[in-house]
Amino acid sequence: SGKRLRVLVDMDGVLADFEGGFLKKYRARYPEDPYITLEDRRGFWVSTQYGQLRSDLCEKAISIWESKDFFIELEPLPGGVEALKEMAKMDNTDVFICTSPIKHYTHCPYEKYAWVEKNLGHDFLEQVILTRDKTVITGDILIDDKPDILGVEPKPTWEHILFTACHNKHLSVSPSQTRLLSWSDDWRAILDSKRQ
Ligand code: DGP
Repeated sequence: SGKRLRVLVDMDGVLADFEGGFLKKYRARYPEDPYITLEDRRGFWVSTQYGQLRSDLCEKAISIWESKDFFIELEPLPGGVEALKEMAKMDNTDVFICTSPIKHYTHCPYEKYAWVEKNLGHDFLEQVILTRDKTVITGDILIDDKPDILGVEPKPTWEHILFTACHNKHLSVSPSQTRLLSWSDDWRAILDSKRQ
């Protein structure tokens, strides 16, 4: 009681459908090439798995998310926008979107802001944190689909809540690792467990 809870929420794979958007545009651009269904996705890095399928497909995969309009056109994942809006209205709760832009910066950072404005509204731009290193950002909770979140800070302040995605659902994670299966899962209980 008395203390505010700071929740950090990842964007790609948690709020925005990166995997679905990637597969749709990859198949449209390279209709003759093999692809990996969402059911068969393993590992966080899409380009790594495509490179294992056939070596030239690594750079073809990368060409998709480096293209103009890739990030802005990502569909919101079910319930994410609604959950964030509700979270932002809760008492004693501060919500930030914490997302790592790709290093090909021509379109991605701009389109991430544009996506937030389009899907969450102009006022939510105040809550956006772009960083390649999430360990230096302080918070109580980080909801993120990446299984290993590493950076220069060996002891981040946040507890990582693993958001289930096609690439991580088969992973056996440590018993101490909390998962959020989707935005239909009980995210309110996870927040409440962190408010002492
Ligand atoms: P984040 O979800 O905030 O950890 O950001 C990771 C970003 O990297 C996100 O835009 C998805 C993207 N990404 C996914 N797979 C690959 C990959 O194989 N290579 C690169 N460079 N980026 C990838």
